[in-house]
Amino acid sequence: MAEAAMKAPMAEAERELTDGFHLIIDALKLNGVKTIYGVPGIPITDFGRMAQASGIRVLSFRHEQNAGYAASIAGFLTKQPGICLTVSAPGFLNGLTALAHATTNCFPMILMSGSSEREIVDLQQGDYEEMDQLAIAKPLCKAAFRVLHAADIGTGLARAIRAALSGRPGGVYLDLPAKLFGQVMDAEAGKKSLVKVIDPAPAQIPAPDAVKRALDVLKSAKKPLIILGKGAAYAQADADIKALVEKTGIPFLPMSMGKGLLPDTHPQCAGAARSTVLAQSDVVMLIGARLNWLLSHGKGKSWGEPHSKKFIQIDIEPKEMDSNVEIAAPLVGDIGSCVSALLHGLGGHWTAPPADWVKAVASKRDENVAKMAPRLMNNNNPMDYHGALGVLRTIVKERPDAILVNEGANALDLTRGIIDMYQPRKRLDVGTWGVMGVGMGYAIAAAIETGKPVLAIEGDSAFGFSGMEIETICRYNLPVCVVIFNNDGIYRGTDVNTSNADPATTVFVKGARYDKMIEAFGGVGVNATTPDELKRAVNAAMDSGKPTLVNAVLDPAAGSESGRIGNLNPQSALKKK
Ligand SMILES: Cc1ncc(C[n+]2csc(CCOP(=O)(O)OP(=O)(O)O)c2C)c(N)n1
Ligand SMILES: [Mg+2]
Repeated sequence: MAEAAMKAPMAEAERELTDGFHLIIDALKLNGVKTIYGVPGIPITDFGRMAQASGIRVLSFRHEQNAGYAASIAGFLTKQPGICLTVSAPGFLNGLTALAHATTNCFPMILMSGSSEREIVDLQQGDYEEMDQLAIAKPLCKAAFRVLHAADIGTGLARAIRAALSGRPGGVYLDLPAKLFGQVMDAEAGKKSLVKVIDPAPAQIPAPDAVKRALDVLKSAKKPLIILGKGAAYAQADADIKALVEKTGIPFLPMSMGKGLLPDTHPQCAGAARSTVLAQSDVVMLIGARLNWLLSHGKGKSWGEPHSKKFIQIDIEPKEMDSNVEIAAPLVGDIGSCVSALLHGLGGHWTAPPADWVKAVASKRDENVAKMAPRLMNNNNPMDYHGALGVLRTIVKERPDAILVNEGANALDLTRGIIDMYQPRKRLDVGTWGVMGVGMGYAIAAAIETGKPVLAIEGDSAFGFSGMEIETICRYNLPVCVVIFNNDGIYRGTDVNTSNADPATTVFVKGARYDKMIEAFGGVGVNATTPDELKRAVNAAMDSGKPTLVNAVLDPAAGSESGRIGNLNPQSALKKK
């Protein structure tokens, strides 16, 4: 008895132990996480070091919002949750915009944030970076969890991964209080507590009668149209989507990030005939596209009302149906399963849509493309958007596997319209919110996740939201070429304030040299004043893979207010004074 009592503490000491730090790392690795995007600090600095030492790639950013945007687009590109790691309160809040952005855009992402001591936070006793982060995150994401015990780390991460990936993907918050990292437990029990998530995004097969209904509606069409959203791109069902479009012979319209699923130069592409197909089609099949503001809510003048239309909608989220207009044939399921069921249902005998419709769409498109062509060849000095985009368009055509990141107002809308995409998931942009600031985070994650060269076309204002991350691009030596469309401001650089000496609200320093910024970090900076100079600089950057920033000097008067969405600016009912 006495002997046994003496032996017990010895055995305790010899037992192998593990801690919260290692359990989180092991749980991430068990679930295939290879990259973490974040900013270090208390309480996660050591965690980042240990994760790096364990072989996970830990990329340090200059601001959490950019790390968060990087994680969000990593989720879109890989169909695995992108991981963002932040410190408590301010770091957490900086990452939160990106988490909300991921949720809005249906990208799988997990924001893991360190947090302060629960006991002190809950009594509001003023801890270092005190904040009730879980409560704040909840309304902005799909799900939010907190792990208080090391033994629950496996479950916490498994729940986060499932929540991010299953059904409609989105952002998940995982709260990791400082004390959790240092908690110790038996290593064997710890190992057993980890969960490898099996089939995190199970196929959701559409009901056979829903497939038949969709095909019946499609068959009844005289002027059918297919709209491909970024959900279709996310699905990675590229071959089946292409087969469905080509077998049916129906004109297709890609949404911004759906571009390239089929090449924009495809004979059925109606991208350059957008207003015609929206107004004149009689049956519209939406594949992974929502009828939100980007599609004028499916009604009104741009949809040719009072002409009535029938919609078929493929979406994994049943609540999406009828959100704006009646959906005649809702097809609920994952896009891969739905498209494959439709393909199967088409069988061998599908009648192509009436030739006059297909011809009308093609000739409108050709007419619009021809109208644009001479503007793209202009060699104006100072440059305008069309001259600059003319050369960049050719560069993307010659390098179809490069990734194009794009934000701004005119810099966004004109790039979207002018630069053809040739492969799926190559165009990454501001998404559902039209948010500024995604640029450098997206560019970094795109380079890291795909290994492909990245061309980021940025308005000078848009770039400013994440501009400091060019240091990150240089530090990791990423093949990113940033082209800044520098028109001295937001929309235009020509506004004048008539009341005092302050500059107008939309203008920046005239003649700014953004190219000098990247030189501070050892990257290549080029000032380009003509389309020729721009072409040379971008080709050199894409060939060398060296971090490059090209300051493309544009005519400050070249843009228009709010780009293509000036109509959304509120107007007073009162007459202007
Ligand atoms: C986070 C966020 N803040 C502000 C805006 C409003 N906004 C829309 S476009 C834009 C910048 C447009 O200027 P620029 O990027 O230079 O493009 P340009 O039209 O001049 O080519 C701003 C500030 C936004 N969309 N998102
Ligand atoms: Mg600008």
